[in-house]
Amino acid sequence: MSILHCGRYRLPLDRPLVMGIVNLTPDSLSGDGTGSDVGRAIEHARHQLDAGADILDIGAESSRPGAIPTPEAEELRRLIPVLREIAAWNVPVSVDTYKPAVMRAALDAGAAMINDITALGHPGALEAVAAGDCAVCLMHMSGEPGTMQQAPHYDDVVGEVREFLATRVARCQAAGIADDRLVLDPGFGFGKTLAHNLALFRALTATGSHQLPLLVGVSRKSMLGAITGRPVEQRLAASVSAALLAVQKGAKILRVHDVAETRDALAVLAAMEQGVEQQ
Ligand code: YH5
Repeated sequence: MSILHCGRYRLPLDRPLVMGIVNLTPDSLSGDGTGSDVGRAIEHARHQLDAGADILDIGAESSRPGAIPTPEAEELRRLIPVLREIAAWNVPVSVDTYKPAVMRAALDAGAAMINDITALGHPGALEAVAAGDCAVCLMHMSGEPGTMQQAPHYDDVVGEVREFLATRVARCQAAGIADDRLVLDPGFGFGKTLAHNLALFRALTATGSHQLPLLVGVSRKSMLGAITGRPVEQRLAASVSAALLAVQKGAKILRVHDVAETRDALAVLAAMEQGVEQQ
């Protein structure tokens, strides 16, 4: 069984982990944006923890399609006060950022994991992570959030995503980041059409061929809207279904908005696979 080295935490990966999203952006389309109100953000983080989150993922910059970059000072202003508070709880906190200065400040404030949609692609990011003992999620994205959905193109989406992640893993290894700190993510919705997302989902097992744990983030995303025809506030059933299918395809960490519902689905899967008496 592998164990994720995540700052001062050691997370066994023998059962899927639930990463609860805590959104600090004022414009969250997913309906639970907590704005700049520190109290409400902390309340939402507490809600995610009480619902059974194994990890909290806090992000202060929107990366949904069309989003405009947030200035570094604004990202820090939203993030650090909330992070300081929730890092003091006994739960590993991941910070969703691609800016090296934000990574350093977050690690100082107690973050146990860096979740980077650019897979440590910005100058200084690799060094910021290598200097500590946090875990890092390396995600694939084609283009940038502002324009990534305009005309996504791949000759072989699965091969190209796998190749990209392999290159980033090699860079991490060369920088001295141990394998037990790495998590990979094909980046559903990040510069991908529905067909690309579905091809990646079907091939999830192959994307994880590096033997490293896979994180999947499909919660409430547009691909589920395209499949079901439902707006973002009606994608709970689709999100839970997709999360469960991802686990059956080998995902080890699920990044979700709806923690309690995802946990219930995982409990059903575990019981039906191995029997409740063994849980
Ligand atoms: C991810 O997949 N995603 S932010 C649009 C939505 C709903 C949700 C239209 N950060 C990922 O969650 N980090 C984000 O409704 C992520 N993997 C990792 N590692 C986008 C998001 C969302 C966008």
